[in-house]
Amino acid sequence: MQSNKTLLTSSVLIIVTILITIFLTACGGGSSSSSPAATAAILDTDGDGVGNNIDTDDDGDGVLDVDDAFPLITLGGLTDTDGDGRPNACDAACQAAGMTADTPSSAALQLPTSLVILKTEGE
Ligand SMILES: [Ca+2]
Ligand SMILES: [Ca+2]
Ligand SMILES: [Ca+2]
Repeated sequence: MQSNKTLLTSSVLIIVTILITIFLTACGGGSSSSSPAATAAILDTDGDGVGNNIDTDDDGDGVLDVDDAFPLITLGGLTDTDGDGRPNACDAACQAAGMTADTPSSAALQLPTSLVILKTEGE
């Protein structure tokens, strides 16, 4: 026959085991949480089947997220000469989407290096 102390210890162990199980389940429990679009809750802006959590180009416009001024708004075919995700000119649809055009100053910063060298060598 078990003593009350033994019963209490057993009960505490069972409760701790249940709490650990619940905690591990809530944290993902080591399941493959990195698979593409593993759950419907993961956003896939460009609908290419790769969730934004691991997609390197969320809007699918060819400008990688790390370089894209608007990573969740596609260029939609607009010309982006310097490839920063900010179009050279922003039409009404572009502005309605929340984007802005490249400013002349930021475009000037993107001059090809060769042109800059030619200018300094001529002085
Ligand atoms: Ca995607
Ligand atoms: Ca992009
Ligand atoms: Ca641009």
